[in-house]
Amino acid sequence: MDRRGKRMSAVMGGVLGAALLALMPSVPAGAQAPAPAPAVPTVAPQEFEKAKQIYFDRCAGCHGTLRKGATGPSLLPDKTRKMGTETLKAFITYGTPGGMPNWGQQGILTEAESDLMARYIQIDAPQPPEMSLGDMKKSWKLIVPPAQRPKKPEHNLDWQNFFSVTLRDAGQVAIIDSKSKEIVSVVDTGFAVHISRMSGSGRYVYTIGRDGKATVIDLWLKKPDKVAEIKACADARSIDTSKYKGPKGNFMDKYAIVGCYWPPNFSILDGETLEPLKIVSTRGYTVDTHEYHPEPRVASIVASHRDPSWIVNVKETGQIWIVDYADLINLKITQIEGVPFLHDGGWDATKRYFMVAANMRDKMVVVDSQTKQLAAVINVGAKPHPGRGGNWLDPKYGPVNGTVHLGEGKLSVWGTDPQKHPQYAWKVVRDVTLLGGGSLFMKTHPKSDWIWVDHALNPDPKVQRSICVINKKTGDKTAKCWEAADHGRAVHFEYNKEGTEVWVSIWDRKDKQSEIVVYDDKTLKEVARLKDPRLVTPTGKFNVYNTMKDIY
Ligand code: DHE
Repeated sequence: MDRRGKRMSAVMGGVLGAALLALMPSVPAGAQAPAPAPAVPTVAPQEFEKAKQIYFDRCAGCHGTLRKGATGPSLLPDKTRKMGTETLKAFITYGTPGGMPNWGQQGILTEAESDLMARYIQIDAPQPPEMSLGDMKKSWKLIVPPAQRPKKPEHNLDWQNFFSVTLRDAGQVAIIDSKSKEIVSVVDTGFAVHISRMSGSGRYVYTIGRDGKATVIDLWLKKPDKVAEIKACADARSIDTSKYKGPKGNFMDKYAIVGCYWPPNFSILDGETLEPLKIVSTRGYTVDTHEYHPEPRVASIVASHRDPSWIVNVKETGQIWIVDYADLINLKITQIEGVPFLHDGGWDATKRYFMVAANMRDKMVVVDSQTKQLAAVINVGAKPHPGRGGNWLDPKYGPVNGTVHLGEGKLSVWGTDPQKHPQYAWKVVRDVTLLGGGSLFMKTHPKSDWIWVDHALNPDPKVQRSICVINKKTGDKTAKCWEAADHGRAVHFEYNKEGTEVWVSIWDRKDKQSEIVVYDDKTLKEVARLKDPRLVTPTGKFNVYNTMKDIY
């Protein structure tokens, strides 16, 4: 601004200031003047893009794109400005026992980056753009059209026993052969693939990147590789396929569904080509206070084996939608009132009941996919996080399922058989003590005697890498635990097709060698330790057969 400009502005400021002062009510004698509004810190334009990216990569998943809160608390500026830069920086650096990661201590954010993020969350959140079917189509790549794909497997490997392993920070998945434990193929996917799900036939693996890129991998190719990809949204966590085959039609491999965090919607795609067919918004009203929510994100999705339908969990509104995909033009959606902040879940052994964690409300919500109704709400421990859970027969209580918790060290177990064991159905019948909170996943197999649990987000490094097993037959109150490695975090379990071996990831930093440890499920002895340099930050592992059939 030149000198004249500055003088003008000072004059205008003076005039406007005097006019505003005249309009303001004067403070009555004896009353206290209101506290001045907290100052808004500055974020320079060149810092803004960096902060936006860090927020997307590290914060949006728990606090929401618009920062209204979900698994983590709301970070709206009226709250964060009161906390101030130094307090926010301490949270970002050291985390909290409630599950906020210690980004600074872990070396993931530098001190300058923590300071930048502490300032960034005090300014208004930018709203990312919406996406149309046309926008999605621009990124759609049909790499191998269905007609050019093999009619039978081009290799002799047991492809139903492959594992699809997320290589989180490499933006890849590794396809690993269960028998030889060799990497058969490494496929470029979206960034930080969250989950892999299999088509009804098992031939195709579908992955979803955190960046919303969906990829379909054909396991029958000589070297399994992607045959189509599309960026379905800007931020996503879930994908599944149509698995129903029966009197209502054959929908095996026909559709895929992607659940998005941003824009808040789900989209239905052609199963073989990923051509986008339909987008359905999830914006709406919360089940409890009936307030409009601008960003109800899609959390877990599961495909029914009994009906042509998907169960779609809408996180912030707490609604569980049963989407009947038999007729996409006249789409039928049953909206069930659950509990807000829905997250992850899975089927009971009969695949009739679906159980999902409302983790910020310490509850599991059960829907009956047959009657399409809410079946129960179960009070469990602090911040349940079951993954897809696990089903087994308890010697006393019959068929049961359970969850581990982010907020406390215990496995909670409840009955799942309202027909033959109604007195235990949807009631917690056992609690087993674990090493501490921060558990993310549990897993079992119908042939196993054990339930395996991790503590991947516990703040203590020794506990982070420790895993425990609980004996199903004795219904122990305590677990048998050990450190699975001397570094990294032990996270997520998966069985081989036979149910004889359990794989666990040792998830270390991108610049360190991570591992996958394989245990014999009978003896609990280690049988292999996979240390291939291509195993960069392995997290989720999905056996083709078990994922296709929902065996857990
Ligand atoms: Fe996950 C499942 C969301 C952090 C690894 N995670 C899920 C599902 C959701 C979800 C909605 C269920 C998908 C389904 O079944 O359709 N996860 C989120 C988040 O919002 C959160 C809290 C923060 C974020 O920004 O993403 C989050 N998740 C993580 C991690 O930090 C993990 C450990 C490593 C990573 O990749 O980021 C992680 N999440 C997983 C895995 C599953 C998963 C391995 C699948 C479990 C299964 O067996 O099905």
